[in-house]
Amino acid sequence: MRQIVADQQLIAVHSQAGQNQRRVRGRCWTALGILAAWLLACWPAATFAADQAERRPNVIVIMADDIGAECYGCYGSKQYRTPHIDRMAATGMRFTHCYSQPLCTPSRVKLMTGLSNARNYSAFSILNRDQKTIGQYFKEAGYATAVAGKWQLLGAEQYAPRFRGKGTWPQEAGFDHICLWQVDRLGSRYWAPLLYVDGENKSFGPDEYGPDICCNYLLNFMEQHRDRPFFIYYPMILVHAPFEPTPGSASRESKDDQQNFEDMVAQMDAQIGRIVAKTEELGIAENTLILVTGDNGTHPRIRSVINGQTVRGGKGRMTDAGTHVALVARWPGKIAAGSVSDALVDFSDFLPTVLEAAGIERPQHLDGVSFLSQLLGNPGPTREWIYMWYWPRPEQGRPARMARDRRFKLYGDGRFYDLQADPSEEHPIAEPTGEALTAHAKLSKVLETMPAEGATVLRFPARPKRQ
Ligand SMILES: [Ca+2]
Repeated sequence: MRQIVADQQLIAVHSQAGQNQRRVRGRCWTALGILAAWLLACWPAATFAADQAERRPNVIVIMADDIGAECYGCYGSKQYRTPHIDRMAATGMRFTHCYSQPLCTPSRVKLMTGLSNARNYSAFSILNRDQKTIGQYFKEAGYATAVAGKWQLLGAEQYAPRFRGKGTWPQEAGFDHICLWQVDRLGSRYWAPLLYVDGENKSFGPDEYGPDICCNYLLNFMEQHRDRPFFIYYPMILVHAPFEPTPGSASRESKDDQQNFEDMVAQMDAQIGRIVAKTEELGIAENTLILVTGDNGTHPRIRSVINGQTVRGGKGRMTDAGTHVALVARWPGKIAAGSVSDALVDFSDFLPTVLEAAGIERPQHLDGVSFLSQLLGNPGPTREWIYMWYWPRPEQGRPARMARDRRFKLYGDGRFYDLQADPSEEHPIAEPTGEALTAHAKLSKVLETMPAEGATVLRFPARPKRQ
C-alpha cells in the first residue's frame, strides 16, 4: 500500500505542475499500468513463494533392521505378511536393485552421510562426530527433526573402552526429538525395553514393547508437527534377533525362531502401515515422501522361500543375500502408483535424494547420486555401478571391496561373477567374454578410481566446534 500511495502522490505532483493534460493523462495511465503490473506480478509471486516455502515436503526415511528383499510380499514372497508395504508399492514405486552394506553400522554411516565407508568409517557402532549427517541438513534447513528406533552409533556401554562414547549422540546428529534403543546404555530392545527418550534413559514395564513405543512416539511427533515441514528418520528396532514373540503373536511363550521372525516382519509392516495411515489422517500424505528400506540382509538362521527357491539369510556377507534390500517409495501425486524401477540404488544415494526432494542444497563432496528423477518419472542421472568398501571391525582382518552393476560383480581380489546366472557366487568367471568382458572393464576402472584403503579406520575425530 505504501508503494501505491507514493505513486498517487507522484501523479498528483505532476498534475499540480500544470503540464499538458494529455501528457499527464498518459503518465497517469502509465503509472496505473505499472501499478497493475506490480499487483498482478509481484504480489502473486510473493504469495506463491510463501506457499512453496510452506509446502516443503515432509520426508520420512524408514529402515528396518536385518531384512533382505526376499521377506516382502511385493518382492514375491508368499511366506511373509507385509500388506501395508505391499500397498505402499501398489500406490508408489518399488525398486528392484537397491543395495545396502552387509551390516548395521556400515549401512547407517553410509546412509546418514552419503559417503562410501572408505571415506569416513572408523569402527563398529561408531558414527564419527565430525561428519555432517542427514539430520543436520534438515535441521539447518528449518525442519523439525525426529529419530526413533535403534541408534548404536555412539559406542554404548557394552563395547571395549577404546570405542565407548567415541561416536555421535543423536542430538549431535541434528535430531531434536529422540526415542532410541542403545544410545549409551544397552538393555532390552523388545519387551521391558530400556530406551533413550529425549535425553534420558527410561525403563519400561514387562508388557511394554520397545518397537511400539518408538512408533507411537513418531505418530505423536507427526501430530504435533503437522503444520510445519518435518523430517523423520526411523531406523526400526524390528526385525533383528533375538527372535521373540510380538504383541501380535499367538503365544508370548513361543521359542520358534522362524515363526517369531515371521511375526516380527508382520509387526514391522503394521508399524509402517500406521505411519502411512497417519499421513492420510493428518491430510499431509500428498506432501510427504516416505522411503522404506532395510539396513542389510536377513539373519543367517532364517530361511525364506521365494520364487520356489529357499534363501538363507546373508547378513554380514557381500552377496545379494547380504545386501539386496527392499526400497519402496510413496508420495501420492508425485510418484506414479504401481511403478517399478530397475535403477541401481546405493546406500549413499538416500541423502542426496531426500535433500533434492526438500529443495535443500546438495553438498558437492558426496558419493551418492540422487534417485529423485526416478521417483518422479523424469529424465535424470542414473548409476552405472555401485562401489562397496566393507570392513566392519577394522581391529581385525582386512577390508573387502567390490564394484557391481545390475548383473556383474567384481571383487578387489579379482573374483568376478555373473549374478544373473550365479546369484550365490559359487562359480567365478575366469575368462570373461562379450557382455561380461565389457562389464569387467567398466568395474575394473571403478576399483582403480575409488579408494582401496579406509581414510579414518580406528581414528575418532574430535567433535567440531559449532556455533
Ligand atoms: Ca542390521
